Amino acid sequence: MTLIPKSHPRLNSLLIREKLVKGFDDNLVAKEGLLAHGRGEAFDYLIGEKTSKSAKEAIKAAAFMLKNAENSVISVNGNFAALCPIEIVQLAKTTNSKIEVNLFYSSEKRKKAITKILRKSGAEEILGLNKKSSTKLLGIDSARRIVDKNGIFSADVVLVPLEDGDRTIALKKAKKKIITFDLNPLSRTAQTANITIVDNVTRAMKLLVIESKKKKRKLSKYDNKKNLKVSIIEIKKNLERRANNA
Ligand code: PTJ
Repeated sequence: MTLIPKSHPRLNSLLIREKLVKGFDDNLVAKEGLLAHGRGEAFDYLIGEKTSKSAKEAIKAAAFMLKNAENSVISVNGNFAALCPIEIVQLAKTTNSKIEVNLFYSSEKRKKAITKILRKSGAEEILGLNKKSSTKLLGIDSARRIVDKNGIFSADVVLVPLEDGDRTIALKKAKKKIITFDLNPLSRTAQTANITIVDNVTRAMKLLVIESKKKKRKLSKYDNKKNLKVSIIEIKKNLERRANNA
């Protein structure tokens, strides 16, 4: 690990980057995952590297949706496993969700490494490894079409973080409700999901775990399209403020 001075103005962002690089060295993260992270960093910079009001609204809605689901599944890819393995397990426990490893750039080596870190973080059952219980989702060309019959295939709610647009669209067509984390509010996934949390997954997962531990009252109406528009206005205001102070 590189020594980053504690006084660095973007310390958190650099620490997250180090986690990703370590995840790559440990075979969790795909090469392309590093590029995806770079794109995320750029958006996080625009957001101001803190959780916005609109993201907090989306987090409340996501906790409510997960807690009220019949069969919710947390889909895990390389970046997600490298950045928040402990929170993945905590969220699965508090919302009674299943964990399924589902990769775009799939390989047995990466699946094994991801499973290992999830188990080390306390996960018991991990789906997506057993070929006997796997099946195919229609409308997806990548390895992500291979899903577990008892997991993503039969889920009513799926949490798909740092996602490519095709799978989100296919999962929506399969009548599933989709929750996503995406720092880019304009991505196809962000625009297609039922609930988009426009925040760094490292901050948002911690808040989602806390929110899902709270006793649930009925949630006031949540509109994802409206919330995404608010998140874009928040970015614009943040940029204007910084430009005025420059
Ligand atoms: O592990 P695999 O094989 O399943 O591959 C996973 C990646 C991430 C490579 C794959 O899903 C992919 O290519 O994703 P995309 O299409 O690059 O989309 C990733 C989205 O996540 C982009 O819109 C990024 O802005 C966003 N993003 C990146 N890092 C973060 C993030 N959003 C929230 N928190 C982050 N830390």
